[in-house]
Amino acid sequence: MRPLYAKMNNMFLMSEILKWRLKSVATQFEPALKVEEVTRLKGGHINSTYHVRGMINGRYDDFVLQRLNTSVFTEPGKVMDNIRRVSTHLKKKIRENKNVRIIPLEFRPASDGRYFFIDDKGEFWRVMEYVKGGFSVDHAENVTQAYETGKAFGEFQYLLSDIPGGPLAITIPRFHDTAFRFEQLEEAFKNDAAGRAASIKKEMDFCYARKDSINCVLDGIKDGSIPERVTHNDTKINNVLLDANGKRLCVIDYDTLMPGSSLYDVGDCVRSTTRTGDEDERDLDKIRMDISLFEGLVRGYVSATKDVLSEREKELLYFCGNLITFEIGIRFLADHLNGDVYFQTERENHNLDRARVQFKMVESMEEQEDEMRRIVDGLFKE
Ligand code: GN1
Ligand code: MG
Repeated sequence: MRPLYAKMNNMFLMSEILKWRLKSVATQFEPALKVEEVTRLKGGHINSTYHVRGMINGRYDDFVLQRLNTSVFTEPGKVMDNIRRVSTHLKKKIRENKNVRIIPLEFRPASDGRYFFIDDKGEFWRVMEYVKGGFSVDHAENVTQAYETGKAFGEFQYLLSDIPGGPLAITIPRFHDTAFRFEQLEEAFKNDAAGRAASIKKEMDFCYARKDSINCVLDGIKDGSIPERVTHNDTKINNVLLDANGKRLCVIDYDTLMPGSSLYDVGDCVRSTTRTGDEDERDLDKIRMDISLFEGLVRGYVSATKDVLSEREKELLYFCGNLITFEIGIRFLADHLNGDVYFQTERENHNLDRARVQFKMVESMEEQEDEMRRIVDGLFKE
């Protein structure tokens, strides 16, 4: 367990130049701010995130400063538009419904009224409120955390089901298009940009053996049995802040909000929440899918969404964890083959380690598939 904002466990040593730059960006949002402390928050694989603490007019304030990776989010204006629409709607729904526990993430405008600032190097920055009293975990430590995580993402999805103004913008095309992700892997293997293809034959065989299982959600979207909803698309357990009592407090990381399937969101939640070790654990003996955490998680999710789910969504709920874990394993493996150009890495073969953990989880879910199905079916009969 670790305190405060998700993904904020480790501090990096930071150069004085970077500190100076961060302070100067922060004052674009809070001109009166006297920065006292800036620390880097580790955990995300794409953006760079910092905790800023300082005095404004004699009072301490904390917030989160983030540099968006514009090689990944190539249309940051659209990302921010999606976020603004979702935040506004969430705030309204939460005001109207006293039973909802989660609070929305708040972004601060810069001095010119826009919700971002572009510096002289062309970097894209934004500032969020620091959620006080929250903590996050990288995988669930107990069934309550799993339940609360499922319920948080379920509530989030439910509250967004009637957002006005039509579909959100697609900011990363084909983000959860599993067939496309497989093609990207095959291409990376063929190109072998980093000269690593020969050493991952075993992992490629693993992927080919499962290639046929990956289209079920895409097929459902095509034939209309699975509706496209407003989805979060990065529903790792560490994107939920829990409060001191372990109750859900806030869903964070709105960057990949897009139209998508609810099954992707539950799937990613299963991938992270039910895993018995870290996403990049090197000792694979420590990794399996914990069935009691799975039960807690889907129970929480279904309690918030059962009135809106379609029959096909209910049918595939037991399987979506397997699907998304496989997809993300494929993405890590492809990036390893491409020479680690997408996900940030901190050690040799980091993406390969991450891919192997995902594949171990897939195997563990395959072994427990009957039990997972039984649990999900039981929930809809209650
Ligand atoms: C990335 O950077 P972070 O941790 O928010 C990735 C997700 C992956 C995740 C794997 C835009 O999210 O899709 O599931 O890593 N985000 C993007 O941990 O690709
Ligand atoms: Mg993310």
